[in-house]
Amino acid sequence: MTPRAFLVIVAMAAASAAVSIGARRTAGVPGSTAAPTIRLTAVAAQGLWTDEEVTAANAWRSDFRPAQPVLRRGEAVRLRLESADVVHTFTLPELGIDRVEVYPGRVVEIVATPGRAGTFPYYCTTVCGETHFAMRGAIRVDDEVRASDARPPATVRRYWQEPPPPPAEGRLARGAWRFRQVGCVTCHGEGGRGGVGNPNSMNALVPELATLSRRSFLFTPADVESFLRLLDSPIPLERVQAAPRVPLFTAVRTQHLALRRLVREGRQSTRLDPSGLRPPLDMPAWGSRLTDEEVDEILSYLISQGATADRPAVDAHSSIREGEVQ
Ligand code: HEC
Ligand SMILES: [Cu+2]
Repeated sequence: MTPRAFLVIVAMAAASAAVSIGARRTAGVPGSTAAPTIRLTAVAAQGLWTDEEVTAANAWRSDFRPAQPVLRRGEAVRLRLESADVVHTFTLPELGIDRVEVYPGRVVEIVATPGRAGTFPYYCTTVCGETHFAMRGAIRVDDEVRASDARPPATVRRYWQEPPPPPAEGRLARGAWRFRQVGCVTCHGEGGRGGVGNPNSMNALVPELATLSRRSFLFTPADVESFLRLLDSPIPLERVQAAPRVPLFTAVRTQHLALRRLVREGRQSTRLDPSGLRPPLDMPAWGSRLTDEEVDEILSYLISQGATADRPAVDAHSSIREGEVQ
């Protein structure tokens, strides 16, 4: 995919001081000064980009409205990026905006012209705190912009604040909670069912994980159950030599150890089009944040999804409605 990018100006203006850092301009763009401005201010404490003005006087507020910009196809627009707190990185592949750093106290302005209509996600690609994976949104580009297009604000997705289930609910419930609480859900979708865009990656989507059981050679609910019981036992998987109740045990074990390693070490997404932008979402390395046991808890939950695929997904702790995570 060639980005239909019309990145015209990247100007960094010092908000207070007279230093201008890293200004990069393409001169002679007609009409760019007249471009309407869309404000996007990163608020890490709430895990969102807002279109409201954040100032020293109102920064304490906890109810900033998530921005839902609507742009018009073929019309230049000025994106005014700011941060209310820490360093963020703004990436909007559809407009060819690739990893623009946004420092607190400085304004970054980008003039761009959307080339086609659609809904296009933007991402923060610097790990900026526990709310990092919520720092996303989407711009909508229409052929026409009508007054009625202003959309109601989405529910704020405070995945990092969800309380753990009571211990009595067991390991799978804890895995389901952890999958959401650390942010896996923001990339792999509700219940690991996928659907999250990752432009210029293979399939243009983050892989779904709800079919992990099949990919781990566990084909029946009984296989799944036997393997989960094994994972729950005090004997480390590496040391288990044989498991008569788990068919293809050697393959299952090898696959599980590989998955565990992948989660621990992370993996960069591969570009579908080598000349295109880097996909905005990589698999993070969780090794310093999650213990092996916690990784197994999450993987166990995901594997158990396959076993219950025909029944409604177990999602007792959901505060995110279907389709809300993008
Ligand atoms: C920032 C987005 C993001 C987050 C958050 C994230 N992942 Fe991923 N994950 C990815 C991407 C992208 C890939 C595919 C990498 C590639 O191209 O190989 C991936 C791949 C995987 C895979 C391998 C899937 C396969 O089919 O090979 C597993 C398993 C996985 N992630 C588990 C997790 C778990 C568990 C968590 C939470 C602890 C998590 N991921 C959080 C983006 C993410
Ligand atoms: Cu971030």
